[in-house]
Parts: sequence; C-alpha cells; structure tokens
Amino acid sequence: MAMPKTSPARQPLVIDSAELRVVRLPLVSPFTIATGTMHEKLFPLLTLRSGGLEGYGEGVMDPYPDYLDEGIAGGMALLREVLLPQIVGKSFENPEALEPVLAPWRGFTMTKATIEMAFWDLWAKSLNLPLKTVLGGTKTGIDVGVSLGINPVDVTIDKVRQHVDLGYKRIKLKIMPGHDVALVTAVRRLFPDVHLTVDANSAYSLADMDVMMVLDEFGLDYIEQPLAWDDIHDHAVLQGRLKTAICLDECIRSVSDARKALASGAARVINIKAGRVSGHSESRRIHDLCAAWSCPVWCGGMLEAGIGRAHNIHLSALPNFRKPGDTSSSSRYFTRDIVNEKLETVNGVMPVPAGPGIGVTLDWPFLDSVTQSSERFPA
Ligand code: OSB
Ligand code: MG
Repeated sequence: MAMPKTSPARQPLVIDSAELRVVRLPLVSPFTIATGTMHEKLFPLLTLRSGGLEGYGEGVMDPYPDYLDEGIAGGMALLREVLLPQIVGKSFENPEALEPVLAPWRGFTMTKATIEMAFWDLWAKSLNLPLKTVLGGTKTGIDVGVSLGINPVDVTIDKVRQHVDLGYKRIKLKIMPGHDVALVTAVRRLFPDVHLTVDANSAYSLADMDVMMVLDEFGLDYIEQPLAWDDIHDHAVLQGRLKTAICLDECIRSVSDARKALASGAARVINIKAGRVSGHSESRRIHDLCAAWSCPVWCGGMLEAGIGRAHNIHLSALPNFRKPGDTSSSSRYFTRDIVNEKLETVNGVMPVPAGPGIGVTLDWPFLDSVTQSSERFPA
C-alpha cells in the first residue's frame, strides 16, 4: 500500500492558542444499546489555532465510563491541566511530532484523540490539502450503513425497511441478552438478503455459547464485540467455534491490541474509531496492519456531531476501509448540527467534504447556543 509512514516535512506549525468547550446537543430520538440509553450527545470540542487557521477535534468519551473506561470529566482534566498547557505556544512539524507529548500517559485514548485529530485538521489546512489526502485516502464518497438502537421488534422492523429503502448499504442491529434471537429471526424473515450485522457492546460471556451458536446461523456479515470490553482471549475462544466473523470494537484501542487480536484469531474484521484509538496516526497503523493480515476494517461511530463525523468520513477514504461504516446522515441524529455543511448520504454513500482539512466549518452562533462551558489556553 503506497502510504507515507511519516508525513512529509514542512515548516513547523506553531499552536498559538486553544479553546476547549463542552457541547450539548439533543438527539432526534433516544439511542439504546446494551449498556444504557443516550438522550443527548454531550462532548468536548477542541479548537487549535495557528496564524489564521483553525483545527477542530471532537472527543468521543461519554459523560460516564460505560462504553469504555474513560469519561468526559477525567479527559477534560487531563486536557486542561496537562496536555493543552504542553502544546500551546509550541511548534510541531507534523502530527507524529505530537506523540511524545501524548505517549507518556496511560490510557485516555479518547482524550489523546481529541488533540491529535484537531492537529491533523490544522496541519492539513496548513498544507491546503483535504485531510483524506494527507492520510493517504482517495475515495470521493464512502459506503455507509446504519446502527439501529434497541427498540421493540416491530419498531426495529419499520426502521430496517426505512433505511433499506434509503439505500443504506448495511443494517446493524444492537442486541443484548433477551433481545437477540427473536429480533434477528424476525428481521431475517422479512429481509433475507440484506447485509446484516449485530453489535452486543460486550453484553455476553462464554456462558452464552447457546445464543452465539444460534446467531451463527443467520448469515450475518459479523458479530460485533459480543464479549467483555477488555477480553481478547475469550473472543479468540469464541471465534474458534463460529463460522461468522467476529468484529472487535471496544477491545481495540491501539495497534498493539489489533496485533494481539489478529495473531490470536480473536477477530476477522476490525471496527476502527479514530476517536477511540488516540486519533488518525494510530488508526492508520491499525488500518495498515489489518491490510497486511487481509483483514477488512470499517469506520465505527459514536453518534458524533459534524466535526467528529467529518473526521470519520475522511479516514474512511483509505483503501482498506472495505466494509460500510456507521457514519450515516447527520439528520438521523440531530435536528441541527454544529457545522454549516450538510453531512447527508445519497443512496448509502456519504460524499467526502471537499476543501482543506476536514472540509467543514463551524456554525458559531448555533455552537455558542449549545455550548455548556468554554475555556481558553492561554487563559
Ligand atoms: O458500539 O459502535 C458502537 C454508539 C455509541 C456507542 C457505541 C457504539 C455506537 C453505535 C452507533 O453503534 C454508531 C453511530 O451511528 O454513530
Ligand atoms: Mg460497536
């Protein structure tokens, strides 16, 4: 794969200042997964400024550590007290040059991604190139599916029909114990040929082998993260018994996790969320490792607003993103988004925003109206 491992050298970019907000957006409808229900989207939004340019990053951590062991409060503290004071006023030649600032700290991969991705946007803008181009991607549109939250079976069936009719390229059903086999049976009966997957968000254990063996018979493209969020070993045991591929999400937070998963046979597909794996540089390393293992990847989502969504779209332009991602139309999540550009799919294809960096601009007056707190660096 002809992809630069180190980004081209250029004039160092000085980070003049930063602005860190917490933003609250209502969701069009509540989103239920095995770990709970989200009614609104609360997220950190970071702006890095250099000369006349701005780079944006959106944190994907939830208020509390229910998806992974990272929450907004802890991430904000690390950004405020440690990371932002270390980068504001300093210059960095390329995104890799940021890594020494981030690497000493254990975990906090979502917090690190917030800074790292904002810097990639800023850096691509300083080169006057689209983010996808500096990442090594060439697609002009990306295939996407939808992730349907847990609802009564009849409601889910209506949603499947609606999204199949809109041309979405894959349907992912959220499942949990007691809401699995009957749901998939009903959907498969009505949509025998649809590209179908399930996502359990770590709700099962090896003691649920009976359910897993039944799920193995539906021709699913993959079963996403059925077992514990931090247990690659048990997924290897399960994958050894299934015909259906396992796709890991929560278990993969670094290229080292991906190496362990591939080497142990714990997954045959990997979900990359840049916001979960410390940002674009690590995403690209996972992407390349998976390509070497002939393992397809796809880009997951965390109900991102326009900044995170635009980052995901650009990342998905890389060649080994070979399965439809979760980056569906913004209007499925929000009545009004924080960016001016519409991020909407046409027939299951999301156009990659043109222009430098992530190619979207903030709707500042609306953003101000949904900002819960704001801090500046230097103060
Ligand atoms: O497991 O992929 C997941 C949303 C929140 C937390 C975890 C997950 C999800 C989704 C929705 O599946 C993806 C999206 O539509 O952004
Ligand atoms: Mg998932």
